[in-house]
Amino acid sequence: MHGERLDDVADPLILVSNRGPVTFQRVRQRGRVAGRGSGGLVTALSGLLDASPTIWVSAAISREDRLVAAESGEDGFQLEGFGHEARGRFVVVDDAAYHAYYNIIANPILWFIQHYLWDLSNAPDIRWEELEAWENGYQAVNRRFADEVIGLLEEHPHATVMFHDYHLYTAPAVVRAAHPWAFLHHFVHIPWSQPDYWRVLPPHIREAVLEGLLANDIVAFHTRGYARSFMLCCEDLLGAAVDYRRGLVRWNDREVWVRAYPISINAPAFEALAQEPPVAEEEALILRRRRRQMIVRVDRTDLAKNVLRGFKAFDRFLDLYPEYLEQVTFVAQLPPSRQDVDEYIEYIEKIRSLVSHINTKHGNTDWMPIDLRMEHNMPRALALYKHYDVMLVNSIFDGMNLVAKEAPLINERDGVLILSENTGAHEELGAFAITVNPFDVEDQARAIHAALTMSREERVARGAAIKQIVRANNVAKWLAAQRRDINAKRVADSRRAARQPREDN
Ligand code: GDG
Repeated sequence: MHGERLDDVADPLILVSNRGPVTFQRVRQRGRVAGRGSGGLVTALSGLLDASPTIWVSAAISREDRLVAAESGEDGFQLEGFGHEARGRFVVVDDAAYHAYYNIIANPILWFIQHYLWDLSNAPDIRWEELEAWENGYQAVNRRFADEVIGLLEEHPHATVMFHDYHLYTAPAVVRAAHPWAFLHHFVHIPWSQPDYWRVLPPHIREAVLEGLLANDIVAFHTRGYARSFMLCCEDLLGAAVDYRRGLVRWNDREVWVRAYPISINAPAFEALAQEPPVAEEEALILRRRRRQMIVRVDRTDLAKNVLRGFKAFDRFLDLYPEYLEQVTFVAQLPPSRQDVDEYIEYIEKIRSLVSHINTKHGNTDWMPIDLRMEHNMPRALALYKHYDVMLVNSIFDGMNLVAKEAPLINERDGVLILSENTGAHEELGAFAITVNPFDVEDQARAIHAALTMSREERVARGAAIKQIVRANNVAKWLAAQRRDINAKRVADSRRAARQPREDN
């Protein structure tokens, strides 16, 4: 029966995310090697693994992951270096279903809707292929994840389950049907768009998304704005009863809490990472090439990051202020992303061609205005964070944007952050950044000039304020706030259950 355990510390935490904390490879002469996931998600969630025994359920990505899944069976495998009682479990899905789930539904369709990336007169077309990918890809893979969680809950009925992100919207409903009293929590790492934009999807799809999320006890976002948009969708698209002030949706005789917890970084660990030798090596290379000033951006080549308008703004800036020719270089590190999706392949081509146009227009044999590297290189990213004069984050929409927190934290040149008003980070840091509208290229060109000419005094004050906010809102605070609400919701539910007659049992 639910509601008897008010504190879940002794029970395992079941984390569920598409990508897990490790993926295995077979390397010649070394055998099986575990590579640690490098994304911000894994780093952010690692803190949870210190607090309680954890089982982390994720998709088997590599061939070796599948072998590990087959060999390890029911018990899963030990997650080395993540906390003494951390185990991993792989969900094995066939390639065609995974492709449909990941490359047809989650990454293009859901990501595009949640970042307002469609030009609706042109796209998307919801054809047989998409409908089929929804049923036999997204829904099928979500059911596979749900089955894994259902099995684990049979063993650990008091566990807290935390789902992460847009790949797993419909799994909670399947788990809820099997375990009506389970405690389910879902964190959405990306923005939530407003109801009309969701009407791009046929009713059965958008309703399954919302109903899947409403099967949780708590649905969590980075900002109050996203939480509000989600509640609007529940009201407008499902007809659910919503209490906006209390952050509460009533659905199927249950109360769902909708909350905002802005994610942050592990500031001390990040500062320590910035002092490592590989970063110093990259710094030396960067400093050898630097001109008087340096503008930096570090982003996955994602359409939501607004790379093209950033370069157009720099082009415009050089037109407006030719005295900066040869004085300032724009260093862009853009690790390629989602190269299984057509729009992302085209995006890389567009980036390369725009950069080559701008470099030809303004550059000379001695100076290349834009230094573009399309590579994964975290030590180099850290070196750039330390030495920028201007950091450009101009995302079209961005759930939080961790770069906007990491880079100012370790910057050593009193650099200025230019920040899109449509990032989650803007809620916390906007007052100390130069705010830009991501579509207004002219505004961004002027912002670059304002940043490069800002007095030292003002740069120091703004930089110090951002560092202080990032240190104070450490990721531990993000985790603690969620744990507090999980416990509070368990208490509230048990009181509610005690008040209700139990004829439904
Ligand atoms: C999603 C949401 C939300 C940079 N270069 C390399 C590299 N990085 C690191 C950065 C940063 C991370 O990758 C990127 O995080 P962001 O938050 O900026 O962006 P998304 O990847 O889109 O993340 C976002 C986040 O989830 C967390 O909830 O903030 O809004 O879109 O830590 O420093 N990492 C590696 N190689 C690099 O070259 N491995």
